[in-house]
Amino acid sequence: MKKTQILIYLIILFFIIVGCSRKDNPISPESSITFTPTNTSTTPINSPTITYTPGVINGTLNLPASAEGKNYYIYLFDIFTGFSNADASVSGVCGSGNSVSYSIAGPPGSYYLVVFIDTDNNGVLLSPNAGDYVGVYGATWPNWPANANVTISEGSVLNCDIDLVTGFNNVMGTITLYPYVQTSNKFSYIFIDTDSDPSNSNSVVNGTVFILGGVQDIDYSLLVLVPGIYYLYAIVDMDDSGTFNSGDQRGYYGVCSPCSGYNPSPPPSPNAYITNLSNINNYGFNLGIIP
Ligand SMILES: [Ca+2]
Ligand SMILES: [Ca+2]
Ligand SMILES: [Ca+2]
Repeated sequence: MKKTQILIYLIILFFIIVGCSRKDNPISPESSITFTPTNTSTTPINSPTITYTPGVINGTLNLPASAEGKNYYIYLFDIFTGFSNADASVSGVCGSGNSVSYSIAGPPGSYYLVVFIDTDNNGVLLSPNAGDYVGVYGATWPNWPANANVTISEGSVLNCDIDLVTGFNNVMGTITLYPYVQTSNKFSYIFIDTDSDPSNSNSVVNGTVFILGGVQDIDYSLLVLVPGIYYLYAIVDMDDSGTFNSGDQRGYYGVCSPCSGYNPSPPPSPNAYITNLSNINNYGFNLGIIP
């Protein structure tokens, strides 16, 4: 009889314990969801391949005079950071006559379409100089279109004729050399640039002036084809090293105004406003010694 009672107690105790343990550990909803992870940790997800059919622009360049045998350069860009950074470009050789047929392909987008012809064959860093023929679609240079006026869509074919004119220098000024060193028979390199660094490829224009002995002021003049707000600076290679280093002279337009010092440092932001190309912008500045 006692054995039977003990057995009953044990059975009751068993059910109490099982009941309690169920109450204390309810099944969380999450544990009932089967989650099968995809195998992304070891296999890289392929980025979708963007493919598009470029649009094509065909047209005629109307020249002020024949430029037979001279090179033409055509660029598409939305934001201008130097000709070498254009969104698309094409070059070719002008045939006879006053008109040249061209074709350029580009990705979908809205662009400026700019051209110049290197009539004096100097080819300096692929930027034009006074006397080269220049043009922009939708305006007669030095006028400039109000916005990026060439819109390419996938596979589109546009016709854009461009009237070119003879370019002229629209930026000029006097550079004052550092007065406390002898500067003779040196080259001064002048840059109009979208940043303050001459060693990268986004100069808009660069020019060279040879400095004879006994002068402290040198005059420069440059043609800016594309309007913008730029850095304007000059460097004199004092040690003829071909690189710009400590001891060379350097100066930026607008570092101090009115400027009586000789400061080789760049301004914090571009400050040469060359936004109206028909203006003759006169920008003088001083050079200091690169420390
Ligand atoms: Ca030229
Ligand atoms: Ca630069
Ligand atoms: Ca040097």
